Amino acid sequence: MENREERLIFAQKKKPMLKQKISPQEVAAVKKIFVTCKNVVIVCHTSPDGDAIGSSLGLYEYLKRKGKNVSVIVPNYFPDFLHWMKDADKIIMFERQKSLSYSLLKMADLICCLDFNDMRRIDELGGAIGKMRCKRILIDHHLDPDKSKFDFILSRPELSSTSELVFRLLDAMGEKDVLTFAAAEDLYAGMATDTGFFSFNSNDPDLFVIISELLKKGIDKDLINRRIQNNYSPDRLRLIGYVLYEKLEVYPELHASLFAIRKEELTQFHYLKGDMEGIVNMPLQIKGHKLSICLREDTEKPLIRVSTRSVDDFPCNELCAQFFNGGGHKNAAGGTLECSMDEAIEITRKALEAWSEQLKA
Ligand SMILES: [Mn+2]
Repeated sequence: MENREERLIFAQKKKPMLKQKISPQEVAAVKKIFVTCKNVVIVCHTSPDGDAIGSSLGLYEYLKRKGKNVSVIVPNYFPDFLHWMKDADKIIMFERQKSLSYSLLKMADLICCLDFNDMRRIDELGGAIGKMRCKRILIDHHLDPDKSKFDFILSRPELSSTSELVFRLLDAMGEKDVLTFAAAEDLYAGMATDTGFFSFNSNDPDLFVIISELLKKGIDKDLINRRIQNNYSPDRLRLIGYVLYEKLEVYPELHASLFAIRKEELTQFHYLKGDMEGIVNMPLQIKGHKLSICLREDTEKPLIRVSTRSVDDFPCNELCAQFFNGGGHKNAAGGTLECSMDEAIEITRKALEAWSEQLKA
């Protein structure tokens, strides 16, 4: 016979409920905003990634089902490996469709800003949104949102992704069942890409309860993983080979590495936007490695793009704020430098030197 304590534990286990991370007041505020709006524009950050597009299209699906007129506007190009998502072809690219974007923004009574925390992160589109008179809300998981620009902010930096936050919001609103199959696919893709397919930032057990809910909607996560991960050209694979064989500078005593890739080298591999995606993670496969830095010369503007990745407690965001005019998350951050590649490499070596105590430990 089981004792009372065992029965209790069993009873608790049978209750599949997410810990509530969104307060009743916040739920009520969002509900009120969603009920009263009619024309909604959803925007996400520049150079959108899987989480930006996934959370935007996930929320778009939901609001459409609630009978709203919804559009998604992104600042610029988003990668080909996300184009399989339902209605990805309806996404409006601000850079190329400015007059359409402005007319939708002018008509909107609600603008939902997803997966960024500051209007400056979305360049000219941010300026356009700043001028609109309608309500603006932010749903995001980046640190320190700019509070002055929004009527309502739902910010949860501790969460894996904005897609997770969108799911939690709908769950807290009691609207989980309204989620469509396509929305489930979108939100899964966002959570998967922001956690490196659940290899970092993903120890919250709730995350897997959410995935389980999405799987119940019928999504094929293996297929989604393949659509995202196995979508590259032979050139991209050869570029990876080149970077790792020819370009990687390893500092064994610092448990760190850096590689710098110039425009001419990218051209040699018929570079397309997105081809460098994720390569910065690879040096972290070296035993004991703590930090990986990638410097890439932009193919359009005269600047160097910096990406950094770390493990455990090494703060990439602080490193990037200090040396690369940037910021981000603790284990993944970036920035830009307006200088030559040689100067950028010098700055990076100084940054490594400055952080050598933490890196050596
Ligand atoms: Mn994100």
